[in-house]
Amino acid sequence: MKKLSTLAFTSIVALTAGISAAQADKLTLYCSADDEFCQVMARGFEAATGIDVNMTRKSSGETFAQVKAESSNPKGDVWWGGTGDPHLQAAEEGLTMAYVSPMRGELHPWALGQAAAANDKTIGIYLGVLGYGYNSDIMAANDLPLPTCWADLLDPVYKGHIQMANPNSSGTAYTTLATIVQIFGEDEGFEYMKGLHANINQYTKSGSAPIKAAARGENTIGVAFLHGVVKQAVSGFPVDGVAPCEGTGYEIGSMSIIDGARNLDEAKMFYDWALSAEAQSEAWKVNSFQVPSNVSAESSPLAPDPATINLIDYDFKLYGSSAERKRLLQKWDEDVSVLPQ
Ligand code: S7P
Repeated sequence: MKKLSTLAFTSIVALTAGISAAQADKLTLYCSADDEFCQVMARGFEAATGIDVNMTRKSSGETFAQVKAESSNPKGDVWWGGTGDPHLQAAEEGLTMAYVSPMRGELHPWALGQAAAANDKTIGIYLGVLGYGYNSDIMAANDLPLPTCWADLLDPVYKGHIQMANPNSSGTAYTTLATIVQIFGEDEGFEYMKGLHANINQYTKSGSAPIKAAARGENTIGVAFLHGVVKQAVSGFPVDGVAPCEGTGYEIGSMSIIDGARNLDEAKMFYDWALSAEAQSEAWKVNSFQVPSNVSAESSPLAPDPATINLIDYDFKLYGSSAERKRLLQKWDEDVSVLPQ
């Protein structure tokens, strides 16, 4: 039955793309989610279609930079995963192309909103809520108070105990910067980032590294997506997640077809397949607990429920715009990252 539905799906998609599955052969996929999730998508598409996938995993900001650097001679076909803001910036800069998938009718409104914000040059594939997590054993061993708000992280008792990623390379960290600016306003928000900087032990390249380090006892508090904290907890590590009391931001993880894709038919096939309930239902089986964008996709009861969390009205259009993202990153580089710790 499963084989039949996969076959039927493949034929429909192949017809839509104007090719037969037999002609299709390869796809170059740039992936910005966790490696396990990227592997599930690459191998799942190969199994469903017989098309070979050459997948490279890099953080969101890094992938954006790569797509931009390659724009005169594109090497990738699809950019799947990672936070939505750099996908929106890529759309605005003409690095990705418009595509209206026949799978759209199966998606949550927030996934379609992402497409609308980019003139169909990107689309939402999952939603994840930002927050932070801590290693409860290390907190107890150091007699540290348990934080519940963003503001709590400025307490000097946490000096050297907090890790976040660099917002230039990491979509998670850029979402953090944009969230703090939206909650506190720009001036107070940058004062917040300076105060946080004083407590940071390391800026990592990847957004998931700080909570992974906390899980393994190499760090105490990691700024992270809450689904990333759950991933460590279900793996048996002593971590707890915090949805900050002031409210918090979120990501609409996105997917885009790269402008000038060499394997455009295969790229469209992947795009349609990646929006299916069948493909998205695989995520939680590798402990990826984001909310899937297909309304019929299965998700885990352990996944953080955005409806129970105080979410800000994140302005994706503004914070995903090329000028704003460049401006905020430059300001963070010049005003925050250079300060002594
Ligand atoms: O797959 C987990 C996840 O948290 O990773 C993505 C993240 O942006 C990639 O890491 P960077 O912060 O290093 O860019 C998220 O989109 C996704 O939910």
